[in-house]
Amino acid sequence: MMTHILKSTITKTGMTVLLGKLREQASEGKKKKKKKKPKKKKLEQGDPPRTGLSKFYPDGIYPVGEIQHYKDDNTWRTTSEEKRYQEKIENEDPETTYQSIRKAAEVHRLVRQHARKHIRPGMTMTEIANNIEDGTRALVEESGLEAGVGFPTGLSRNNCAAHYTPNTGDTSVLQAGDVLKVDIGVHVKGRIADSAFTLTWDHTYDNLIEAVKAATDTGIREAGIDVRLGELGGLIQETMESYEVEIGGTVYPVKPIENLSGHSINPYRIHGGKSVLLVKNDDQTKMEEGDYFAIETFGSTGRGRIVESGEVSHYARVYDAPHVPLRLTSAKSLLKSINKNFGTLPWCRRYLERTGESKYLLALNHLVTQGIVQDYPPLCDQRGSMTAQFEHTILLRPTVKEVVTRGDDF
Ligand code: 57R
Ligand code: CO
Repeated sequence: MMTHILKSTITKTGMTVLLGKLREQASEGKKKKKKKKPKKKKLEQGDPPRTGLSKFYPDGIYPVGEIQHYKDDNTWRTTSEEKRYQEKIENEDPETTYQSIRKAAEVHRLVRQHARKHIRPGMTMTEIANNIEDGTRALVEESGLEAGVGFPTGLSRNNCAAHYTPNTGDTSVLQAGDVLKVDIGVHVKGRIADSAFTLTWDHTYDNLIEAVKAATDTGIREAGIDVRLGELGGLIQETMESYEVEIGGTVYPVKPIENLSGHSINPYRIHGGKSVLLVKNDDQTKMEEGDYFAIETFGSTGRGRIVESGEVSHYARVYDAPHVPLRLTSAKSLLKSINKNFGTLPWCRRYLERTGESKYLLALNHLVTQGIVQDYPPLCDQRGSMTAQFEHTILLRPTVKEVVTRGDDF
């Protein structure tokens, strides 16, 4: 439209000048355009994930977990000004900030997501453990007792339910028929994210898996301020026992394992003293505001009871160990190394060897017999039975319940 008007009025030279100007402006624009700074490549987590999370959260504000509102006579908390104000204050105090918990939880989500995708029958238990721990150490940006692996990577299989991780020299290989419990711990400033799941590669035990997943979800849903631990155990038991598994034509009831439990968690202390048993019991202890709990349930096709069996891999310094004079100098220096590298966080023999310790067993067993270090043997139900586990960590905030380790996987 514009051009014909122009043509009629402007002479030939006029036209060339105009075109010159237009081209100039265009090149100006182009020249201007050229300066645009290069597009900052969006930071991606590699595969396997190995980039420290602070790179993705430069402001130190980490994702909030799943929020569940309190029920019954605690619903007022959600809207209470006073409680929300209290929470704001708490969040200003670096010690109690939720950010340490949420960073540990986000690391946990990424590490387990990779584990769920890559763990395959035929892999050795040792390489499975190393892949998980290398991921945790890189993503949490491990630094001494400030941040790191929260406890030994649990890789208990089949009738064994907890406290197995490979020791050096363990060449055992994951089998297609195995029921594998993967229990991963990540800590930031001693705030431990403790969450676990069960993997299988054949569908024989799908109902066992469903039963335990549902029982853990009941425990999480029913947990809350002023809830009595014994009652919560009863609700978990009810859900678990409403399932059965058919194996080779025989139907087995799913049993909650009566001598295992969920547990409260304190800074640098994996078992904070409160146990959430998986069966009804008369423990009148109440859950309290600010409590931080690992809600975990274990189901079994066996007796529904574990016994300690097999070689020990898991250890932890006894929290309030009596101060006993140590005659064995090797035990004295080993204790120094334990305090320096782990404090009261749980560890395993592989982690001790990573710090440079060798030929330490005599000294270690001396520390165990002196009651300074607790050994945690594998916990197993009867041979031939199968056990499953699911676990999440929850925080009983003044206003709401936060399932900090919840993910889109479970
Ligand atoms: O979560 C030395 C660890 N925990 C790692 C984790 O329940 C834990 O025994 C402890 O490394 C030490 C249990 N309950 C009785 C008190 C009734 C077990 C079940 C699972 C587990 C591994 C656990 C348990 N106790 N503490 C945390
Ligand atoms: Co736990």
